[in-house]
Amino acid sequence: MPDGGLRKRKTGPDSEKEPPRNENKVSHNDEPEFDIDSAAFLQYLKILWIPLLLCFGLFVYFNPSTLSDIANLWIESDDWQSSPGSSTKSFAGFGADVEKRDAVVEAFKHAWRAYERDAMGNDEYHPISHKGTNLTRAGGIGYTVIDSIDTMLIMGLEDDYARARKWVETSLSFDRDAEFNTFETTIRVLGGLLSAYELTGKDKLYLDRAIELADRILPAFDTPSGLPLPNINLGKRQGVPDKELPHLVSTAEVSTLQLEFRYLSYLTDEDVYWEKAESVMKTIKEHRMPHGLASIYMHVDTGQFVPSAIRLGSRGDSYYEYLLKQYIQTNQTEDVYRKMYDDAMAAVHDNLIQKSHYTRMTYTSELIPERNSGGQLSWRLTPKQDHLVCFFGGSLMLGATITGASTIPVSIPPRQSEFMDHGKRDWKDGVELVRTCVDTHDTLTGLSPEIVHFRIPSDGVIDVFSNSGVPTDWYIKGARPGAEGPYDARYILRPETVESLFLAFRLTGDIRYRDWGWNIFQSIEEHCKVETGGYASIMNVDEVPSRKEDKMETFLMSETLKYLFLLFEDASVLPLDKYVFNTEAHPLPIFTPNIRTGFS
Ligand code: DMJ
Repeated sequence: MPDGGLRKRKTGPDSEKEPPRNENKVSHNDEPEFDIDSAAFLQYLKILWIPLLLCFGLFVYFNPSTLSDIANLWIESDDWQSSPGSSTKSFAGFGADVEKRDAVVEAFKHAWRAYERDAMGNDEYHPISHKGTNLTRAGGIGYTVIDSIDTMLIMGLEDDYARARKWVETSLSFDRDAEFNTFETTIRVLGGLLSAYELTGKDKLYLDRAIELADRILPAFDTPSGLPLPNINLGKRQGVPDKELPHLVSTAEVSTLQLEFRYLSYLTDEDVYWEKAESVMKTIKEHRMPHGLASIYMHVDTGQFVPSAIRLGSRGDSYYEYLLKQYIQTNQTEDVYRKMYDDAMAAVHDNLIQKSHYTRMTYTSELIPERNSGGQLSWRLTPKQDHLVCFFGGSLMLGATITGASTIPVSIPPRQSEFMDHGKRDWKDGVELVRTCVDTHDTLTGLSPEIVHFRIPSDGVIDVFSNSGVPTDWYIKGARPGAEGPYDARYILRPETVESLFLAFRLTGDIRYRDWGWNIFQSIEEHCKVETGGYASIMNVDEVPSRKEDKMETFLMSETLKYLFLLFEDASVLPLDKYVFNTEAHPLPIFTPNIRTGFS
């Protein structure tokens, strides 16, 4: 919390100028006259202040959020304080922080070069055993190499890049008779190829491979609803249903292919990619639930939503992300996405965004469907937030400056007057959610867990005070001091918080976002770094020294380190009005579309 506002209020010029007051009856030319009643009243006040204070104390005891509400008022007004040209203490300017930026480049080199040494060309890397593995027995598809290429380009690592390109040219094959996840292959590999094409100034190698891959994925869309199947056999060019839930597809997975397929159509003038991706959005729009929210599963034959959790975490997250980003991608020309996004944000605000009980942290809940004995459906609010949700704070802030703004472009940082009401709402929610995600890094390692739960009064939990005596509003379910960490306690090198910090910094220039990002980076260095090379997930964010898991997720190099690099890099690199990042942090250019499908 910036304390400048608080201090200013206490020592403001008005109070300094105030003349000393005489407590007795005074008659003075310049001052209002006190009569005897006023003096008596003051005496009463003096006697009454102790019981008044006691009453207030009791009130706060039973309503613990009161103090933080008051503090929040201060904080919120401070968030609006920084306007362009105003010299606020927290405005950092947009130049590079060279030292920190270069430290991130060193981290990338530590990760990439270990992978290259031990596992070049394999889909996944295990830094402790120094091994690579592939997603299937049929051989790799460049999962890690292609996911990392644009980060090398952005960081200027020419030699590393040259070796990676060579591998794509000579060793990459998509002719694999095995099943690959349609969504993951699209966001990491197709997205990576398209971004490499853009950032190399259109090296045809990448476009050719992107076209080949997209053509192999297209059959996944051949379903009665047009929703793509979750898996694709790239060698046979055949969509494959999920084995356990053969009729279902996950909402985020089907709605997070659009930036990549649409951009490919734009580049090739082949409409088929665009049409397949857009038909998914048509189906979603047609079957949208009344409140504008989306449950995490849809029926692949009917295209309808099936009763399942509603959340901004796994299987829901990037549906909301791509509503906004599709609107941004085509230069704000497709109003249908603005409307869908605005409806969804209103519904998220009304139904999912909550305040924690003690310290009034803003967080998102999940809605879980339940049927009563009569078969009637109702929704139970569950105070669980995945780390994945942490993309959402920055996304809300970005959305506020686009669909919520009355003046475009807004100033940096934006002025209140530049927002419409829903823009103000989304900006405020976004700022607060970023803050919450940062606060969930208050662990022994300084890293945030995979899943947090927030306390609600019906928990009946009384152990809500941390060692320092401060109330804690969130906890890691199943975590016990000294015991094996539960799944929720892991940190798997995820990017979502630093992604939001990057966006928040670009939109405000507020130095605190860089400070928080730097803290997270240092924690990754301290607890996830494998000395012999690479970085590993850790099993429990509340355990020091950390126990490592032998896995380095590809999104460390494609997202986490890229967003950290960009957070400290000069803001003229990949500006937000020229590029939109796919959900795997691959930047794609914003363009005005050359195709009109009439989808509205
Ligand atoms: C990434 O693969 C993508 O960001 C995806 O949308 C969900 N999150 C993972 C990283 O956490």
